[in-house]
Amino acid sequence: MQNNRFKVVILGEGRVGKTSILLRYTRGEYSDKQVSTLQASYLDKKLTVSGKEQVLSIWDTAGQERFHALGPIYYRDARKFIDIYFLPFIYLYLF
Ligand SMILES: Nc1nc2c(ncn2[C@@H]2O[C@H](COP(=O)(O)OP(=O)(O)OP(=O)(O)O)[C@@H](O)[C@H]2O)c(=O)[nH]1
Ligand SMILES: [Mg+2]
Repeated sequence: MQNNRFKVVILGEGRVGKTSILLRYTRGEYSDKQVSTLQASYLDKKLTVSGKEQVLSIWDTAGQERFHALGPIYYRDARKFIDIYFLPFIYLYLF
Protein backbone atom coordinates (compact mmCIF):
# COMPACT_ATOMS: atom_id res chain seq x y z
CA MET A 1 0.00 0.00 0.00
CA GLN A 2 1.35 3.49 -0.92
CA ASN A 3 2.41 5.58 2.09
CA ASN A 4 -0.12 8.34 1.28
CA ARG A 5 -2.99 5.84 1.26
CA PHE A 6 -4.72 4.67 4.44
CA LYS A 7 -7.21 1.86 4.57
CA VAL A 8 -10.24 2.42 6.79
CA VAL A 9 -12.87 -0.24 7.53
CA ILE A 10 -16.28 0.69 8.93
CA LEU A 11 -17.77 -2.04 11.12
CA GLY A 12 -20.96 -2.19 13.15
CA GLU A 13 -24.35 -3.88 13.47
CA GLY A 14 -26.89 -3.70 10.65
CA ARG A 15 -28.90 -0.49 10.03
CA VAL A 16 -26.96 1.66 12.48
CA GLY A 17 -26.03 4.17 9.77
CA LYS A 18 -22.55 3.14 8.56
CA THR A 19 -23.24 3.67 4.86
CA SER A 20 -25.11 6.92 5.53
CA ILE A 21 -22.16 8.36 7.46
CA LEU A 22 -19.74 7.30 4.72
CA LEU A 23 -21.84 8.81 1.91
CA ARG A 24 -22.27 12.03 3.87
CA TYR A 25 -18.53 12.22 4.56
CA THR A 26 -17.31 11.37 1.04
CA ARG A 27 -20.06 12.88 -1.18
CA GLY A 28 -22.15 15.12 1.08
CA GLU A 29 -25.23 12.99 0.31
CA TYR A 30 -27.93 11.48 2.51
CA SER A 31 -30.99 9.34 1.73
CA ASP A 32 -33.60 8.13 4.20
CA LYS A 33 -34.12 5.16 1.86
CA GLN A 34 -30.55 3.86 2.08
CA VAL A 35 -30.57 0.12 1.34
CA SER A 36 -28.62 -2.45 3.34
CA THR A 37 -25.08 -3.12 2.18
CA LEU A 38 -24.43 -6.57 0.73
CA GLN A 39 -20.98 -7.92 1.66
CA ALA A 40 -19.05 -4.61 1.42
CA SER A 41 -18.52 -1.49 -0.69
CA TYR A 42 -15.58 0.83 -1.14
CA LEU A 43 -15.00 4.58 -1.55
CA ASP A 44 -11.93 6.83 -1.70
CA LYS A 45 -11.72 10.13 0.17
CA LYS A 46 -8.93 12.58 -0.71
CA LEU A 47 -7.61 14.83 2.04
CA THR A 48 -4.87 17.45 2.15
CA VAL A 49 -2.90 17.21 5.38
CA SER A 50 -0.02 19.67 5.97
CA GLY A 51 0.02 20.44 2.23
CA LYS A 52 0.29 16.77 1.21
CA GLU A 53 -2.47 14.81 -0.49
CA GLN A 54 -3.56 11.72 1.43
CA VAL A 55 -6.16 9.18 0.39
CA LEU A 56 -8.46 7.26 2.73
CA SER A 57 -9.55 3.96 1.14
CA ILE A 58 -12.73 3.36 3.07
CA TRP A 59 -14.41 -0.07 3.16
CA ASP A 60 -18.01 -0.05 4.33
CA THR A 61 -18.93 -3.53 5.55
CA ALA A 62 -22.37 -5.15 5.79
CA GLY A 63 -23.69 -5.25 9.36
CA GLN A 64 -26.30 -7.96 8.90
CA GLU A 65 -25.64 -11.16 10.87
CA ARG A 66 -25.26 -13.30 7.73
CA PHE A 67 -22.24 -11.22 6.62
CA HIS A 68 -20.36 -11.18 9.95
CA ALA A 69 -17.92 -13.91 8.91
CA LEU A 70 -16.63 -11.62 6.12
CA GLY A 71 -15.35 -8.93 8.52
CA PRO A 72 -11.76 -10.15 8.90
CA ILE A 73 -11.29 -10.26 5.11
CA TYR A 74 -11.67 -6.48 5.05
CA TYR A 75 -9.94 -5.38 8.25
CA ARG A 76 -6.89 -7.68 8.14
CA ASP A 77 -4.42 -4.93 7.04
CA ALA A 78 -6.47 -1.88 8.05
CA ARG A 79 -4.91 0.99 10.01
CA LYS A 80 -8.12 2.54 11.39
CA PHE A 81 -11.42 1.20 12.68
CA ILE A 82 -14.65 3.14 13.03
CA ASP A 83 -17.12 1.06 15.01
CA ILE A 84 -20.60 2.55 14.74
CA TYR A 85 -23.40 1.53 17.06
CA PHE A 86 -26.88 2.76 17.78
CA LEU A 87 -26.65 5.79 20.08
CA PRO A 88 -29.86 5.24 22.13
CA PHE A 89 -28.12 2.23 23.71
CA ILE A 90 -25.59 4.65 25.18
CA TYR A 91 -28.37 6.80 26.68
CA LEU A 92 -29.96 3.70 28.22
CA TYR A 93 -26.66 2.81 29.79
CA LEU A 94 -25.92 6.30 31.15
CA PHE A 95 -29.30 7.26 32.57
N1 LIG B 1 -33.26 9.23 11.51
C1 LIG B 1 -32.06 8.87 11.05
N2 LIG B 1 -32.00 7.85 10.19
C2 LIG B 1 -30.78 7.50 9.75
C3 LIG B 1 -29.59 8.16 10.15
N3 LIG B 1 -28.53 7.58 9.54
C4 LIG B 1 -29.06 6.61 8.79
N4 LIG B 1 -30.40 6.55 8.90
C5 LIG B 1 -31.31 5.61 8.22
O1 LIG B 1 -31.14 4.34 8.84
C6 LIG B 1 -31.23 3.31 7.85
C7 LIG B 1 -29.97 2.48 7.88
O2 LIG B 1 -28.87 3.27 7.44
P1 LIG B 1 -27.61 2.61 6.70
O3 LIG B 1 -26.65 3.72 6.47
O4 LIG B 1 -28.04 1.80 5.51
O5 LIG B 1 -27.09 1.63 7.83
P2 LIG B 1 -25.90 0.54 7.74
O6 LIG B 1 -25.26 0.52 9.08
O7 LIG B 1 -25.02 0.85 6.56
O8 LIG B 1 -26.70 -0.83 7.50
P3 LIG B 1 -26.13 -2.19 6.86
O9 LIG B 1 -25.60 -1.86 5.50
O10 LIG B 1 -27.33 -3.10 6.82
O11 LIG B 1 -25.07 -2.72 7.78
C8 LIG B 1 -31.47 4.00 6.50
O12 LIG B 1 -32.84 3.99 6.20
C9 LIG B 1 -30.97 5.42 6.75
O13 LIG B 1 -31.63 6.33 5.91
C10 LIG B 1 -29.71 9.26 11.08
O14 LIG B 1 -28.74 9.88 11.49
N5 LIG B 1 -30.97 9.57 11.48
MG1 LIG C 1 -24.57 -0.23 4.86
